[in-house]
Amino acid sequence: MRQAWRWYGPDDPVTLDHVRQAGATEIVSALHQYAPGDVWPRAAVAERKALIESTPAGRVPLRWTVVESIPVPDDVQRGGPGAARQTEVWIESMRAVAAEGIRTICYNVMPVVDWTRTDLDYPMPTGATALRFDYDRFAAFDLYVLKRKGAGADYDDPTRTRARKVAEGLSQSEAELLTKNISAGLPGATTYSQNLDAFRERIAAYRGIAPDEMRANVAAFLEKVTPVAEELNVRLTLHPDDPPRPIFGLPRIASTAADYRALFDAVPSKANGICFCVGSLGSRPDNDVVAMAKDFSARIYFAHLRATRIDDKGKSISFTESDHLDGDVNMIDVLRVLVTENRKREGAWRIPFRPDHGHRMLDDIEKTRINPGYTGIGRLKGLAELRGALRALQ
Ligand code: DNO
Repeated sequence: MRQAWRWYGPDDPVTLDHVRQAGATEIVSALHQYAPGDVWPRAAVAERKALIESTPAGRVPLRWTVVESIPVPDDVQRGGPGAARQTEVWIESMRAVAAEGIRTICYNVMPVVDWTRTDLDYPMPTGATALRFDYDRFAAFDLYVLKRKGAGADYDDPTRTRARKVAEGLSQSEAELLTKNISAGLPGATTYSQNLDAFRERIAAYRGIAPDEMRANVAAFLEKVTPVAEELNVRLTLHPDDPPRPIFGLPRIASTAADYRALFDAVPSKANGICFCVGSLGSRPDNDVVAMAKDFSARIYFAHLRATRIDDKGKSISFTESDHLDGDVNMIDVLRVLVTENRKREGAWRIPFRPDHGHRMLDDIEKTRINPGYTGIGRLKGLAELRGALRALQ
């Protein structure tokens, strides 16, 4: 399998030399300077590519092979008036990317919030810190900070009671931190930084849109996009919802095997693929992640390898990110499926994966500037463990 690494561009505190030292040879990147709905000019793609691929003398060459992500604007997801135009814009960006030789594009359809955590430095027993999604803290934010209209109906009584207790115990600065973590966008999130009013408005824009309606909107998007992707020899990979369930009453349509099956049935093009994110899919106990890997193996064009542990032995909605081989899902079983699939693939279509997230540990604990989840050392450790497991399986 192809070892890749997410790099946020010239401002990423993790440098391209760090990537080389971690042992990855391919880069996953995006032009984060463009807002959802902006066209990516080919020149800007070429510029980023040159930055990645102009190898200093004597250094290991790196290649930019995966774009993660080209954002899918709201109007496409909610079927708003700009949907047709925004789809054209997305296709134009895809053309720019393909023209520069990049064949794999990751995207997601998580409205408003993209991936979400409540805690970005949750203390681990080792002294490292981890990303965590705490359902009670999330509910406290939704009910008592955001005060979303109708939110009460989305939680059961015990959750509402626990959430109230959390909310009562939050100091002003803790409430602000929680707000920032949830609503301001995590690294790579294809969303906008937003204040609470703007956030409420964007959520309200999806009011009344049922999951099936959004599914139809996304299928319509894929019907337009995949023929061009095929022509360009590009593969699209839909990242799962993270966490894989509805939040803020928003529709989520990429959380389960049935969700993916519906989209693959609606648009069978081989360009319609999945970004197999073990951590996202695995943070929902009723997802059989190994079975999903087997079922969808032919459509896995990119993999995010990370792990989570769900609280209360899998009986909760809260979860914490664990070491890469130490989550609830048996990572070795997943790797075995990927390795088997990978053997069937021709060179350029062998599966790229990246070690997704890592604990904040060693020197990264002291640093003032890090991208949560995307520290150098935690991911280096993850990649090393995964590489060892893969070598043994291969
Ligand atoms: C989090 C990520 C997300 C994901 C995008 C995919 O670490 O996996 O940023 O890449 O949502 O479009």
